[in-house]
Amino acid sequence: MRIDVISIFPSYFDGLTLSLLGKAQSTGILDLQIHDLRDWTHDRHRTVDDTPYGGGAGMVMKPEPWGLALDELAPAGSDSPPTIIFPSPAGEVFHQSTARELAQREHLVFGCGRYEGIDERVFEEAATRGEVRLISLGDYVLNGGEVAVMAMIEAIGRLIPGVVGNPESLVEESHEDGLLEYPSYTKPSVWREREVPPILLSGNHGAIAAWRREQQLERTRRRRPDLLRDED
Ligand code: ABV
Repeated sequence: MRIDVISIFPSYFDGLTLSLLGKAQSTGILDLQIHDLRDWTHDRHRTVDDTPYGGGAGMVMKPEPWGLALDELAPAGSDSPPTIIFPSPAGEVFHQSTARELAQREHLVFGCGRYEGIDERVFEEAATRGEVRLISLGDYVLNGGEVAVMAMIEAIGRLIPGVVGNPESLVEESHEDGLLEYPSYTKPSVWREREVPPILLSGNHGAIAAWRREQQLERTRRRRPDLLRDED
């Protein structure tokens, strides 16, 4: 998979070269390219924002650098158009199902907005270059899209075949079956007078599976009852 990120703070993404996703990059499973939006400016101050037409607080990201970035990373008329993602608190909510869907794509382009937003015409232009998705991590506001894009890349990247060593570990996680994860324990069997649930030491694999399922259901009922009603 190829992933391009456009940001005015490219060093935010240095951490993605570590651990799991760093390995995926060195083995060639993932080609992750971070770009500085200011590299597509032409003025002395590498200006990426301007005042909003109609007035109002804050600054708006200018369309021209974004247009040149799209020309390079998502050219018109490509026969393999990318999916172009803009993190936005006004977008659809990102779920594990979203990560699963996007992990199937050959090419993702993430555009990180800052300030009060990006000139609306950029989204229209982007829609001529691929499928545009506005995606929100949740109902809160960040200073910019960078942290949201890092979270999305981590969630998507670990679902690319070959990135996580043991694919079995993916199916047992929270959200993969619509329930929260069951509790885990390791040695010692007694720690600070706290015992591991005896069923886990019983060797009865059927009983253990049933207990874990009950724990998943109970936790989900208590912490996230919305998951038992919704379908996502
Ligand atoms: C993108 N807040 S996504 C740009 N939750 C600016 C703020 C912001 C995003 C999110």
